[in-house]
Amino acid sequence: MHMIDLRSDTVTRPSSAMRKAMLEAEVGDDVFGEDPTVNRLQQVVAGMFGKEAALFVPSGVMGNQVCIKTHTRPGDEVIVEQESHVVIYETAAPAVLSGVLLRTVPGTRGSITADQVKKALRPKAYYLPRTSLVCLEITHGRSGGTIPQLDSVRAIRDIAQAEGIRMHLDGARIWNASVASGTPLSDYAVYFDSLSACLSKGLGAPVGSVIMGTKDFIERARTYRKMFGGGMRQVGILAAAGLYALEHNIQRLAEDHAKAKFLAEAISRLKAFSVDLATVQTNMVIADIVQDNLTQARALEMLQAKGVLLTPERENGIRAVTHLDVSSEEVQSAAEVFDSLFR
Ligand code: TLP
Repeated sequence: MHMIDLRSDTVTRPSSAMRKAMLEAEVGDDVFGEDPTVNRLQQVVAGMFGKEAALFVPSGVMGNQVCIKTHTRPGDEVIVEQESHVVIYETAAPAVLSGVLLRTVPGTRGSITADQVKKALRPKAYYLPRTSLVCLEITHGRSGGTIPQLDSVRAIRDIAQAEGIRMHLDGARIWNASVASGTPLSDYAVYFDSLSACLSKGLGAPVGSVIMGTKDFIERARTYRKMFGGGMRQVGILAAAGLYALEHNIQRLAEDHAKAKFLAEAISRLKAFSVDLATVQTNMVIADIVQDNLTQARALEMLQAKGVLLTPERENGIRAVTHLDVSSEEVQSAAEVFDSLFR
């Protein structure tokens, strides 16, 4: 059976054209800084976001963790929205690798306010943890791929700046936010001391993320990338996929957003689910199950038996993510499967 895989935008496979670019990539030893394709990728990404420097890392998790490590000292505290990827899906890495506490704050549709940040700040005293970092996530995954208002980001940055606290962005899907809102990448990046952006999600590259910041920050981050095992050698083969993705796969994200909207509207018409359509801003749909006798596992099983793959999300929800390897027709078929099973 042909499966319509909506589990994540991470399931995409490199296209033939992307593979050709990988095949033809000029490479060198990147631990010596000698891979021309990696160097070009880093330069291009830094330019797109208006940052001084960038560094290629193997994954989104490593991107976040290297940045947290570079910004903090053991015993520090990091303010972060409570449903963030860093909190839920990164295996407590901030505690293990950086020795920091996460001070979690509940968001609304993924956004926290400047007031919440202000209240979460520790006063400066030797017997308290030192707040040294605020970490935001755009788009916010557990809220369904939502985009915060720039005004609220600016207000948080103003408080952080006044207190000498750094700002990091988990921008795994910042590309989706930029395309959906029409806000240039650099208009987001300006509020953050560091950010991490993934090439291996909606952009369709097989591997890789890029972190950005000042030259000094990236030089320090390079040490931690090595420490965490992310110093790679002829990795231009992967950087070439990233460069290809940047050139060909950003603007087309709008198609993924349209597909998500279509699917969300179709699911929202079914009594078994509740979809907050206001959260469907990019390429994700989270549908909460509201039918008494229907469990998350059962809903996923029924869909899978009909060739549609989703993931469990939140307490009793399911998640669909649209991407470049599912066509509009396939999304339409997925909507028909939902209708046939749950009408
Ligand atoms: N997210 C994955 C899962 O881990 C949930 C997905 O399918 O959405 N930041 C954010 C906001 C992410 O959504 C992810 C991956 C990461 C970081 C980590 O990226 P990788 O998996 O490349 O380490």
